[in-house]
Amino acid sequence: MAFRNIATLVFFVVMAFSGAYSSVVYRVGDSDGWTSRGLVDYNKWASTKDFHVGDTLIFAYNNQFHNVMQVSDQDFESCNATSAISSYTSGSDTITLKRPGHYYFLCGAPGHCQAGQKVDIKVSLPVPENLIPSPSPSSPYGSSSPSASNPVEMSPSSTVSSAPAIGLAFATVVVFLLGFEF
Ligand SMILES: *[C@@H]1O[C@H](CO)[C@@H](O)[C@H](O)[C@H]1NC(C)=O
Ligand SMILES: [Cu+2]
Repeated sequence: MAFRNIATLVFFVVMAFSGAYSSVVYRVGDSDGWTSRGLVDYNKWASTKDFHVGDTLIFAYNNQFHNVMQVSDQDFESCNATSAISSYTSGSDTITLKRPGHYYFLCGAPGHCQAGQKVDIKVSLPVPENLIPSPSPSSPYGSSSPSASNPVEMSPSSTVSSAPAIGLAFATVVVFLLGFEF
């Protein structure tokens, strides 16, 4: 009996680790890179991705013409680059996504943001998807930002409910397994 329970416990630990998140590097705009020539619909590009904390973005562009500025939600909407949170000008900028929520980027060259050179990167926590009784397959944790601009996003209330449920389920399994031992 004890052996079987240890084996079960090992199985669960292996399951948990096998679902552990490995980070991804995204080249913004794929082969077209970071451009204002209307080649890429960056919001469409971003909407097909599932960004997590620990992932990396690469902005590749000709720095004679472009740059990358991280701005607030409000400045993103109005294409205002005058009070950027961070700015990058190398032409091959690597940016690691360190927190959940929205990262708003735009090109600060005149007219480029208005021409569509802007992207809203929504970052979620790197939770092993196989442990989640997910109400939404595309975005298990939804947005952590209250100022979400996307109307089809999950409501914050459904995002907070799943975390305690996972913890409770995991704790129940652990207590159950240990209970057999003592
Ligand atoms: C851009 O933002 C700055 C600082 O927040 C502000 O002073 C300025 O009026 C804004 N410009 C426009 C065109 O909204
Ligand atoms: Cu530009």
